[in-house]
Amino acid sequence: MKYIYLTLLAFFLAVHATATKPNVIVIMADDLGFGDVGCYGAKPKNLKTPHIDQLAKEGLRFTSGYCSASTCTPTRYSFLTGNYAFRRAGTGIAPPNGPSIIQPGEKTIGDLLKRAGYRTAVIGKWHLGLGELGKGPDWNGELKPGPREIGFDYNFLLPTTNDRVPQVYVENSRVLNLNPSDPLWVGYKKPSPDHPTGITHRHTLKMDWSHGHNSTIHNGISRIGFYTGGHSARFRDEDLADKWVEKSEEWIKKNKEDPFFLFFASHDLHVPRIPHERFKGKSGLSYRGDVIVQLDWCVGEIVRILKEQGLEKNTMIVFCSDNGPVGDDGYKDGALEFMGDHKPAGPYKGGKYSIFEGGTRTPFITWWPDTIEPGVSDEVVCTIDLATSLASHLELSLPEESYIDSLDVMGALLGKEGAKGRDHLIQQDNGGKGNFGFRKGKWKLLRHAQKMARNVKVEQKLASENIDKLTLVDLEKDPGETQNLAQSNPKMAEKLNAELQALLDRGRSR
Ligand code: NG6
Ligand code: CA
Repeated sequence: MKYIYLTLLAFFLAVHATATKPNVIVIMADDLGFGDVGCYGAKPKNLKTPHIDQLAKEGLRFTSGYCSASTCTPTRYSFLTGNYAFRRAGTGIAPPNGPSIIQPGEKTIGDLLKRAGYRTAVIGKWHLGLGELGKGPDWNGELKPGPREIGFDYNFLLPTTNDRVPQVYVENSRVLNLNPSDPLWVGYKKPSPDHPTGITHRHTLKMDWSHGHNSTIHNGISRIGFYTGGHSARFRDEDLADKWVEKSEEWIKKNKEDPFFLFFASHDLHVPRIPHERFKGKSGLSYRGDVIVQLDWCVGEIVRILKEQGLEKNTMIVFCSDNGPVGDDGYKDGALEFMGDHKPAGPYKGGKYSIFEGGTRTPFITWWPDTIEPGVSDEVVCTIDLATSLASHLELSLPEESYIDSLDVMGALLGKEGAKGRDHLIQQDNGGKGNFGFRKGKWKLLRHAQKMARNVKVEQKLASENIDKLTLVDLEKDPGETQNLAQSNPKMAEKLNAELQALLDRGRSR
């Protein structure tokens, strides 16, 4: 009898524990803009995103959901650490041979969730460097530190970006399928005079480059940086999305008995945009549209896996992006030419690399059937807040010195009645130039220390518009950030500028 009671008690505790510890899957798209999916207003008739739209229909769709930077590495850094990337040098777009930007000791969302008994994994694009400071990745040896040293039990990675060398997978601390007799070399200089590049062999390319991206050729596409060897380890760009889904399914099945946290880091829509053959031509736009369809398929697969495993009622999905959209990002893939009337940033100005709304305001959906009531929320939430918000939900204490800019917006993420999101948010570009956006309620201050951070066409266009150093906008009346009210409302401009400066000087938000 006593045994039965104990068993019942254990069962009750187990059920209770899993009920309060939802699985969490963060699906982070790459370069997906506010207006790129159906539920955020995408109009092109063949650009269909039924799975993302369904997520929004069953979950909470945010109209003021942000990532913290308008490029990849700083957004990912701050999502994982809960610290604004501008607080630390060396958090801009990571080069192919960059060391792990997050070194052991710096706390991540993975560490936090592990403390609560979660199994943790990252599958997909990493782009936060691998290896020791001052050394970088040892491509033929152990790639440490990597995700496993900073809070993740498992990783299956595209180590840098798909346009940066090398095109190999990293599983846990090693390059997958690497043959030691064909070692991998990665560098920034041409390894030999006859090494084929996007310049010398331009006529052979299956997708031509428009700027940069003219070094080593793999899969008919020239990339940023050079590499040799590792042939048995190289992937086909067409297969990446399938791989992320396959590995996620394996990992979820293996870990479903414990609460788990999966960072599903899609490489779509980052350049080179190469959809799998079955998605080619599907969107009626360019490959840029086709990889949105491919990304949407991935979202559908994740939900399918959860349902098949009976996990959907106990799993929270957060769908977001790492920065806003870009047209030509270095390859002639027809993105701009076939854009038609489609507005990737929706009603917003700017996109990737900029501090205008288009740079960081992106699709942001939370989904947790029976817990999150379907709807639309105008609360301000940001990817940087997930660490502290989940800690609050799990009643975990936070060390004073970590997750310093991550705020508890869990109530807003769950759509609880009356729950508030952030009352302010600092937006950055790739960093290093001192450009900041500062959103507070309906107001936004833009501080441009210099013109735009990066020399790409969209940005040249913006720079040629001769942006004021200090701009005040009323986002309610002017979501497109067209009118500078700094002259007519100097008090508000000064107030916001002082508040922004105080947050920068204070060194933390929490
Ligand atoms: C830029 C690349 C761009 C892209 C970006 C990083 C050139 C000319 N441009 O330097 O193609 O790779 O870096 O994008 O090389 S991100 O989304 O990962 O931040
Ligand atoms: Ca990106």
